[in-house]
Parts: sequence; structure tokens; C-alpha cells
Amino acid sequence: MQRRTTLTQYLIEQQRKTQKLPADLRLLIEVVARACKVIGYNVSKGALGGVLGSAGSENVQGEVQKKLDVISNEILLEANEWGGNLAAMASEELEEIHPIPSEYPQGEYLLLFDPLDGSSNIDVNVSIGTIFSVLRSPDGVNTTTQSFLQAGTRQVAAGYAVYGPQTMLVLTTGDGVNGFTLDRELGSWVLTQPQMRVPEDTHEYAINASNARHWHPPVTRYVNELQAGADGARGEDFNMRWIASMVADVHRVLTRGGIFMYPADKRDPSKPGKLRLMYEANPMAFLTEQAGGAATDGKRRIMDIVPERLHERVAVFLGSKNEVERVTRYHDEA
Ligand code: AHM
Ligand code: MG
Repeated sequence: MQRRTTLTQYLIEQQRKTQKLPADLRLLIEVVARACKVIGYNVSKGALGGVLGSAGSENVQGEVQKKLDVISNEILLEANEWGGNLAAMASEELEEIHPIPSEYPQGEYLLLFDPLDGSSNIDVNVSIGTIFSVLRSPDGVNTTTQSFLQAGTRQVAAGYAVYGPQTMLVLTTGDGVNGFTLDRELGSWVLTQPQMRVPEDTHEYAINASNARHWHPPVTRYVNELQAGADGARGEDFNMRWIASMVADVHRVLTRGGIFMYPADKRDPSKPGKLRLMYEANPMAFLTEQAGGAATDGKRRIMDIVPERLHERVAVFLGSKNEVERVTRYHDEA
């Protein structure tokens, strides 16, 4: 029988091989992975579990919270509070950071997450996911919001779970990107996509084209060229996909290449893009770079940006290196 590597085995081997994966970080990743299993189980129940629809509340960004947004947030908080590996958590669904309650031991890590990404797809049975990022706290028991405001290059682990036709966990600890599929019978994550790579070139792009009239000129220039296909400057055809769940769109990019874009636009200069830097863009940028791709905000490498606020937004261009470099160059030339 072919040997199957589970997430636990992979992490232990990684700990032995690189010496860069401390035991408490390994345990923290396992707890997050376990929480994702529970979220995936709730997602799969849908209307039968009474989990669809709105929760009747708004989050800090003024977005209507779905019941599953709230449930997923609670699952992640509860699962991670007592393990002793964390100093604090931060979530898309919480305005302030969530310190570890004093009855539990404190650890040295900070966990950030978007508990359920792709909220608009929850009720229509389209892939959604959980995104997470792990940093080290420089301040131990005195952790504050300021402790979280570190550039993405400081991440020690990042990943996502995608709840789609299969439930998958895609993870980096800074030594490449590995994909695990949930074996529902055994309840374990099995390594199925080792060392995922993003090809440098692609013929596929992802952007919400309904915003085209609001784009800045470099984005319009780039997308117009893609749309002109073989008849235009590029001399070849490009295909478009937009799932509207970042997790699912980025999973496609990590699987077969592509460029994913959520640009800033002319509507609101105070809003540089829609996606959140610390728990959406940074973890996805870390994964993409680890898989050989690139990630910028049009001007800067995303992981070099030092955040000023926990819920800061950023423009995102990520995926196949040559396309990300091209659209970034168009911003330089503008
Ligand atoms: P969410 O975290 O509230 O779900 O919002 C983020 C999502 C991303 O998953 C996705 O790429 C984007 O919003 C889709 O936006 P739009 O509805 O503008 O296409
Ligand atoms: Mg999100």
C-alpha cells in the first residue's frame, strides 16, 4: 500500500528536517487545522444545519455578517484560546485584538484570520474558505495591537482551508507550499499536493470586471491588452475566471497558474483596495511567493508593507511572476 503522509507526520518531519519549525508552532498549526475541519463540517451542513443566511449584525468593516462568519470566528477563537501557544488573536470579524484569557497559559505567537472568506458565496453553495497568518509577538504578555503591526515578511506560517468539492488545507512554514486533502472517513489531512508551484507564465486572469469603469489607467491598460488577446499587443489569447472567493481564486492560481487582481480604484481614495492586508493579502502573498509567484500592490511587494492599522486594506496583484511584474511595471510607467 502506498504510504500516506498526514499533516501531523509532515509537520513532525519538517520539525526534524529544518529545525525551523518549533514544537509550539507545529501544535498551533495543528489546532488551526482542526478548527478548519470543524468549520468545514458546519459549512457542509448548509440549510440542514440552519447555518445559512445573515446573523443580523455587522462587523468592524460595516459588512453584514453571515451566520457562518460568526460561527467560524467562534470556532477559531475557542479552539486556539487554551492551547498555550498564542499571545493574542486578530480576526476580520473583531474590531479589537483578542488577548488570551488569563486562565490559560500564554505563548509567543500571534494568530490572524479571516474565519470565512467569500461571504457572498456562502448561501449559493460556491467554494469559500478560511485564511490565516502567524506572526511572533515581540511583546510577550504585554501584547497590544501594535505588536501585530509587522510586515508580511515576518510571518512564520500562513495558509488557508478551502471548503469546495474537496476540503483542502494549503500551508507554508517558509519551506515551500504543500496541499492536504481532508480524508473525511479518517478525519485526517493527507498530503496530496506536495511542493505546489505557480508557473511563471499564464493565460488566465481573475478580476471583478464590473468595476472596470472605476479602475486606474495602469489596470485598464493591462486588462485591455489581455482582453484584446491574439488581436492586440500581447498576440495571444487570455481566459478569465472570477469566483469572488479569494481563497478559491488563489487556490486556482496556486494549482495551475494565473494572475489574481483586486486593485484600488477611483471611487474612494481613502480605501486602497478591498482586501485586508494582514489576514488576506499577506498570507496569500507568502504562499504565492513560496510557490515561486509574486505579489504586489501595484507598486510595492505586499510582504514589505508595514501595516499602520489592524484592518488596513491593500490593492492585490498576485500569481504568475511574469504577469505580476508586467502589471507592476505598468504602474511604474503611469
Ligand atoms: P469577505 O472577506 O467579506 O468575504 O470579502 C473578501 C472577498 C474575497 O474573497 C473576494 O476576492 C472578494 O471579496 C470579492 O469581491 P467582489 O464581491 O467585489 O467581487
Ligand atoms: Mg475575506
